[in-house]
Amino acid sequence: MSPETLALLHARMVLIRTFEESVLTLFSQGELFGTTHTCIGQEAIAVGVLSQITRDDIVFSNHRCHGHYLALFDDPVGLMAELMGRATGLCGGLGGSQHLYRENFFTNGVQGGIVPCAAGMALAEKFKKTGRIAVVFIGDGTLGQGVIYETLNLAALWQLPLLFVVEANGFAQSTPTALQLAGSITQRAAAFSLRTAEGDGNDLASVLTIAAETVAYVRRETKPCWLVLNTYRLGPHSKGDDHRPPAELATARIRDPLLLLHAELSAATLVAAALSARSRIDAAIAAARAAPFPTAAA
Ligand SMILES: Cc1ncc(C[n+]2csc(CCOP(=O)(O)OP(=O)(O)O)c2C)c(N)n1
Repeated sequence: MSPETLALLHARMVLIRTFEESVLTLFSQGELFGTTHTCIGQEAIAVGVLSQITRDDIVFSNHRCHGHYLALFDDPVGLMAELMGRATGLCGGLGGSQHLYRENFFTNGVQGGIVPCAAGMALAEKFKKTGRIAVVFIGDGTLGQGVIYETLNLAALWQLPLLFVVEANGFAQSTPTALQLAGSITQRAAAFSLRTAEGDGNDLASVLTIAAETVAYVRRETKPCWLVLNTYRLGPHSKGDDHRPPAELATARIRDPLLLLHAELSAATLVAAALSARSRIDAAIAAARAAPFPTAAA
């Protein structure tokens, strides 16, 4: 990766981190509605995977979708206004944190519900012979949903151009994965004869390599692939509900994906990324505060 690309991708990760930290602060101050789920600690996956697709490809995300949106669209203004329920939000302030839609990007808070939708879109693209692929992000806690396996079956049977990305962050809300999931996450898809891949979701370079390979495979072969990226959620599940032992969190922070990049970047680059992200997020918050709420007619 060239130094310019690294600086660009790092800056996008910092933007996502700063956005998410601000979201938690705004929630604690009562400025946000509904609920929210931040992706603190998982930024390398959003930026690494989505830098490998084109804007024509289709992306489905889930309840933890802010990072995916920002990685694709670099639009903190539209997203912040959406979370603050303003008419200037990317969905007019009516979608909120979990229900986003823009171009070929769709999110939904119903765990697993997006997966067959992504398969349907992949099937449509296959019929149309567009060469586009669909990418669907799910968490390891969503593997208890039966619809995942129905979709794996059809994706394999119909050879759909669909990349499943499992962000294995070790938790389903407050339940550690080890207490609720038997066997190997990767091997679950191998049972349906899908090609599988597994990698380190915190190391940007690793994510880029494995994402490039799997995206190229899905596109070239018009076949599904199951990519498992191991990571750790450094923030709370939602707005503050975190009961994990502080020692476990402290250990996990050693492998903070942003921290892992520090050795490769100059101090000036790090400072510039932090300052730019802060001023862009502050501007997004100010713009949202000044914007109107949607009218009933909207
Ligand atoms: C069908 C359904 N059941 C329950 C929930 C409540 N819920 C929201 S997130 C979550 C845990 C999801 O865990 P995982 O898939 O690992 O994603 P993560 O939150 O770790 O990113 C639960 C149970 C939901 N959104 N949808």
